[in-house]
Amino acid sequence: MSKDRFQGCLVGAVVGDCLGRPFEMLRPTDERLSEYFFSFQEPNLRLPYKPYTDDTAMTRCVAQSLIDKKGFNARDMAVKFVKEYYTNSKRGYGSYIPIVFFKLKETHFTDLYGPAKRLVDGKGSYGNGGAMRIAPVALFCRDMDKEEMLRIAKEETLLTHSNRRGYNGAILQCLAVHIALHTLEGTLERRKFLDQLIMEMESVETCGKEELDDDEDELEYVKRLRKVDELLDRGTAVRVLEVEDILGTAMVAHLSVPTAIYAFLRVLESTEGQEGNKFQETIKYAISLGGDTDTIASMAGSIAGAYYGLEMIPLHLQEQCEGINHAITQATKLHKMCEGQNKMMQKGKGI
Ligand code: R7I
Ligand code: MG
Ligand code: MG
Repeated sequence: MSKDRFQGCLVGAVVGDCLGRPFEMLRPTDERLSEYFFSFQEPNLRLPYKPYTDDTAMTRCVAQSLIDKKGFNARDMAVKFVKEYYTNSKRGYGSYIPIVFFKLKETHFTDLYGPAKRLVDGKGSYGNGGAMRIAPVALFCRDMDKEEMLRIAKEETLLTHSNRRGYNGAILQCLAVHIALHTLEGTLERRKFLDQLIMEMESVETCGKEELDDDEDELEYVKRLRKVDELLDRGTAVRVLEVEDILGTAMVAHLSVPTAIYAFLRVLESTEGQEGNKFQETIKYAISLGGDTDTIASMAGSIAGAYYGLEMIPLHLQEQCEGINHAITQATKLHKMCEGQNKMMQKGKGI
């Protein structure tokens, strides 16, 4: 059963990325989106295959490195990112990140964290690239101490995003996937989910205050999670433009990770279209917000997939997307590794 949720998480991320990509920086109307999703059900219609973008390309590197090295290895991770980028640089990467890859390559990976640190006049990037690729860390660390998971999430993100908003966004996304994965299906409650995230982020954001940007709130993510809660109180009366205005839909971490969490929770709580598939509705709603649609749909998709499982992800959506089988294979390996670690721990305790 839990394997289904590991697979759901990585497949969910790919589906969000592939289906969200055509709408990047656009805001499709409800009619257009309904047509788009309806077209996938038409067996005789030949649709263009939906390629994945940098979100999936980098998520695959994170998963593969954790699998190959049986843990976090900064050098291997960095090598994989760079190799992937130079194999196919046309996956829609952000504007800063190629500079990091170039420097890492040029310096033969001797200074793993330096290139990211020197970006943006030494402030580092706060793009959402750390958050968009973090899901495999939450899976790999399923049974580890939360502190260890957060340490890995931060160190992995720092390879490219050294700005506090960038790595804390990745930490928040990692926690959201982690909690979704650990919550029994049918029992996830918005308040509990958000309370847990707020509690964790309060302790995360109290550290590293010396790295605050001038316009950054000390408890940036905690405040944004409270706004998510307030918006959810208003149910489906909240309009797309308000979400964009209050939470954001940009390709920076603080204006997209809380938005993805909102999309997941809004659909979870919604009683509209009860007969609909909650996973599909999550992706559809995330795309309807416009802006950074591939990434917001991918992050919402990985949380939703970790909660609902692969079985809930319609096949006709999976069939549209590049890289589904690869995601299933990686998720299966990560799951096997977790089960193995678990058995060893139990043996050690004499259980
Ligand atoms: O974060 P990153 O990997 O980009 C991910 C996004 C996702 O939406 C992908 O789907 C892809 O489209 O890009 O790459 P970065 O280059 O580090 O950051 C992405 C963008 O965030 C940059 O191009 C900037 O527009 C913006 N950004 C910043 N803007 C102002 N000040 C990142 N950091 C800053 C900043 O410090
Ligand atoms: Mg992308
Ligand atoms: Mg994007």
